[in-house]
Amino acid sequence: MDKKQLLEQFKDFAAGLSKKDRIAILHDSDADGLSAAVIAAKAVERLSGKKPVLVLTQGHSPVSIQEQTIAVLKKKKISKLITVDLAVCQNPETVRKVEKFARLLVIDHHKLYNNISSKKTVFLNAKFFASFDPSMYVTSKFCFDLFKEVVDLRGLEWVACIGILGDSALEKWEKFVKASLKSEKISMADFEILVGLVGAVEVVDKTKMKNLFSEFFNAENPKQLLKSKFLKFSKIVEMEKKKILGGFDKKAEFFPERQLVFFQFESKLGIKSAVINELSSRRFPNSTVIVVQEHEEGFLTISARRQDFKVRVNDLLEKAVKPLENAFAGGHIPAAGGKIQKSDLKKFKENILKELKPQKPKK
Ligand SMILES: [Mn+2]
Repeated sequence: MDKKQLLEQFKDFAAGLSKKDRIAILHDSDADGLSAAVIAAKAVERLSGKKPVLVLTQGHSPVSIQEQTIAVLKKKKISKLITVDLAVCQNPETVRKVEKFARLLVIDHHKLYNNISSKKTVFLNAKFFASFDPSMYVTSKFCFDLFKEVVDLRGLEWVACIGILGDSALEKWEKFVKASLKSEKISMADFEILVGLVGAVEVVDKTKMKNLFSEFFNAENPKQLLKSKFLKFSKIVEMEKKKILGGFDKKAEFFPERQLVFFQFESKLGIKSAVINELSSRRFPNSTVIVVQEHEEGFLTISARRQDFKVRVNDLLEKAVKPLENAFAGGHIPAAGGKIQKSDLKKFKENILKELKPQKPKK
C-alpha cells in the first residue's frame, strides 16, 4: 500500500479522536511495546483531551488479540483500539471481531502476514514506511514519528530510545539516542537499566506491567524512573541470569559448521529473552543462537537470534515448528520466538539442523 495514503488514514484516525471516545491501548509487554504504548497514550491524551480508559497487555500465545482481551474491550465499551508492537496481522479474524464494536489503529513492525487494512482498521506496518529492515524500525520510534506529525511530542524522545535499545536497534538510531542522552543528561548505562526494568517486570510479575506503565506515563524524565519501585525485580533477574549463564559452557551445544549455538536450561522465571540477548549480542553476534526453556507443564519456549541478519530466524523457527503439533513461532529476521511440546524437542532440533545449511569454514 502507498505510504502517503496510509499517512492520510492515520491522520484521519488521529483527528477523529475525541473526549467521547473510549480508547484502549493494547501493547506487547517488552521494552519496545511498553514504550510505544506510553507514546501512543501521551498522543491520545493530547489529541482527545482524555487519557485512554484502558491500557493492557496479554500473555504470549499464538493469537495476537486474545478472546479474553476482546471480552475486556467489550465490557469496557471501548470504541477505539490502538495496538502497538503486536503482530495482529497474523490473525485477521480477531481484528474482524473487534471491528464489530470498535475502530482500530494497528502500529507494528513485525513480519507482515496479512494486510488487515479495512474501513474500520488503519494498519500501519513499518514495512510500508522503512527502506531498511522493519525490525530496526522499532514500534516506539515508529509511533513517535507518526504521532509527532499530528501532535507535539517534544521531550518524549527518551521513551522511544528505551524501545530502540530494547529491540537492539541502536546501530540504526545512534544519532537520535545520543541526542536524547544529552538533553536528558543521562548515561547509556542508565538507559539500559530502564530497558532491563521493563524486562524484569515482564519476567517476575507481569501483572505489575500496568503499574510500570503508570510510572513511565507519569515520569517527567527518565531519571525519575531510576527510582522505580520495580528495580528490585531487576536484581532478581540479574542474579538468575548469572546463575543460568554460569552453566552455559557446560550445557551449550555448538555446531560450528552451521554457525549454530544451542542452549537449553531450566528456570522458574520466563527469562529466556534476557539470556539469549546477552548471549547473542555479547558473545555470538555472528552465530545463530537458539535457546530452549521449560515453560509450563509439557511445553518448551524457544527463542532464536542472529544479529548479523545472515539467517532469517523468524523463517527458521516457523519452518522448524511447522510439522509439530501445538507449536507456534514468529517474529523478526534477527529475533524470533515460539513454543513447542516438550516431547517434540528432538524433532525440533532435527528440523533446525535440516534447515541450516552447513557453511564452508572461513578462510
Ligand atoms: Mn518491537
